[in-house]
Amino acid sequence: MKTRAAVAFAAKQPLEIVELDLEGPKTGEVLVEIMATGICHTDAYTRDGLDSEGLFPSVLGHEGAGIVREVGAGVTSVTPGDHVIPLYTPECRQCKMCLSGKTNLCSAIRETQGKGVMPDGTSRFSYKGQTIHHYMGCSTFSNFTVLPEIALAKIREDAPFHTACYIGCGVTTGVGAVTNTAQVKPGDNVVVFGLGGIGLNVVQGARMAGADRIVGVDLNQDKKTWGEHFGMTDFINPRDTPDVVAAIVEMLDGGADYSFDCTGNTDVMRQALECCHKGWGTSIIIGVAEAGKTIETRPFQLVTGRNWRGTAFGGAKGRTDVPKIVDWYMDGKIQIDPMITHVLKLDEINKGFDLMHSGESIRSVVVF
Ligand code: NAD
Ligand code: AHE
Ligand code: ZN
Repeated sequence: MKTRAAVAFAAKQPLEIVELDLEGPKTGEVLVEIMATGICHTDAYTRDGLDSEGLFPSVLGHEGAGIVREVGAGVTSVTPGDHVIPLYTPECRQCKMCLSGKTNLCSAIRETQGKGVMPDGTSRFSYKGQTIHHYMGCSTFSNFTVLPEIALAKIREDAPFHTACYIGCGVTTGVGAVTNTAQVKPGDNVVVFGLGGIGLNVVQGARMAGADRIVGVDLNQDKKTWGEHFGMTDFINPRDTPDVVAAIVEMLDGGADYSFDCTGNTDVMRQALECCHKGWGTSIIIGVAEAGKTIETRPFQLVTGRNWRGTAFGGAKGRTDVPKIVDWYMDGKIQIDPMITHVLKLDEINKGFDLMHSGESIRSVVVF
């Protein structure tokens, strides 16, 4: 079949809207009509050639929602007509990682996913006979895409696609980092570096968990109002506060119980660790850093009881947890609608990247 898609033909170039050839689903695979997709900073980072795993040409996008249109042989967990959210962190429930009960990092298809192909080693997308790679196993910047069955969370049908798609990455990553990874408890003090599409979801997750002080740090002064809307109690703009670490340690009587990096900047990651309370403070890295970047701190920071951790997809087990997060949204426990600041057509997708880089958007969503 044919599908309209935004293709990244080369690094640092705008996406091009073209009609691709798409092969149907093979054994264990599912054809999904994508109804809406968010644009996450990770898509921008890959488009800009900063991902060490980045492949071109490819169909980017990993924050979608859609409808199952066809299933391949052996598929049992979804049927045509089901509403689904694609999962870049699948959940096979059979691999060592899934069975460990210690992580959401399912290993069933990670290797082929990183090579931009389906588990059988081939791509379903092509353009004028040339192979086009899949991305993060999702490729939601295409009106139709093919995914393995284990990479689909079935969701309730009354959830609107243009908001529910955000649960495919940003919402689950931010809220899950607080509830699954950090397991913030009532009364804890939390610091969030970067109040964008992920950081604001950390803020609302911290409020839901009953955190006491929720301090937001961002270079963009407009983010103060945004953070306050979702539960932030204090705001620091590093442009006005030269020593951010000292300011936080002073403000929180020794430092944060939990801090979260949602910037992808490795210097900020260091600040996030060093603003943690001596003896127990834990810093969680969410941000994805450019290829080649490394984190640094004095080992003494860890010797004296601070902890450095990271999280992918908020520690969520997609097929199990994503339908529950959709319920939280539909039941009003978490907010999504105000964060969808721009709804675009596929032809306007590059504008979504511009809005992100200029700091004007929280989330841009493309509807098909
Ligand atoms: P975004 O562009 O919406 O937000 C980034 C925010 O950080 C902006 O508000 C920006 O002003 C702020 N910022 C940038 N530099 C800063 C600095 N030096 N100090 C303070 N604030 C600064 O991006 P996003 O979609 O929220 O993504 C944030 C990061 O999280 C990215 O690196 C993305 O790749 C990563 N991410 C990781 C996961 C995961 O599973 N670990 C999932 C999604 C996104
Ligand atoms: N491919 C990159 C790393 C990118 C990365 O860390 N991705 C996150 C999700 S970001 C979503 O917006 C992730 O899930 N990581 C775990 C994994 O297995 O990829 C690199 O540096 O090579
Ligand atoms: Zn993402």
